[in-house]
Amino acid sequence: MKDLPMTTVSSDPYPWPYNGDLRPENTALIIIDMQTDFCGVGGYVDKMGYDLSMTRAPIKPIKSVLTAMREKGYHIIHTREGHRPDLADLPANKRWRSRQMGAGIGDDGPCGKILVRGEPGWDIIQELYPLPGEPIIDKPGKGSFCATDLELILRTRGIENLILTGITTDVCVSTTMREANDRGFECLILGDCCGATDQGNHDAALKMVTMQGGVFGAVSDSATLLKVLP
Ligand code: C5J
Repeated sequence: MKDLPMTTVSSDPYPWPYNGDLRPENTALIIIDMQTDFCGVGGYVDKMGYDLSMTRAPIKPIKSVLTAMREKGYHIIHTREGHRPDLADLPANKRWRSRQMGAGIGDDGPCGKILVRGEPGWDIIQELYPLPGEPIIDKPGKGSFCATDLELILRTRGIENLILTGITTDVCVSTTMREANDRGFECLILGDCCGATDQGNHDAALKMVTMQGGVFGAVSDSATLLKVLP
């Protein structure tokens, strides 16, 4: 029997994936919440008064990874955070807290009702819009596994490795990485393909991954991945 070739991405704190088994069949690119509400003018993050340049910074690097991984036949999965139009899945405390920031979830804003499914601000930005056939996971919370069928889709397709990108690094990307790691998925986060509303939080979220030999997986960047992507 012939040995399979080993491919790893140079990353911190170990060459990823741990077993060198990086193939289009067993690996997915996950693009988290690249929605107008998180990186567009008039969206949720903008209404809260945060600097949009930080959540827009990953658009270009994600696009280059997305293009390459589409070409090579990798699984591509998108997520969107948002609530039902009747807000039946919006916890009262989440709504209350957003209103303290002047950006009440479910309230009218310049891009329609904030973080509500079907509204213009809730949808994925044009630059990274999913192609037909690429699953979109609609999630009511921060983690992409909570109250969604993401795990079922990954297991059904035989996916073991996840390459995580999107916004925000310290909230939805980090929560998803932790959920995935606990379920046994081998995770890589690309630092330049993520953005937060605070640079310190972005840096800390990446640093946390690297503790304890890679407590949630490993950290790399788009250029390093693209150099070796089989
Ligand atoms: C937040 C997200 N920050 N996508 N959502 O509420 O990170």
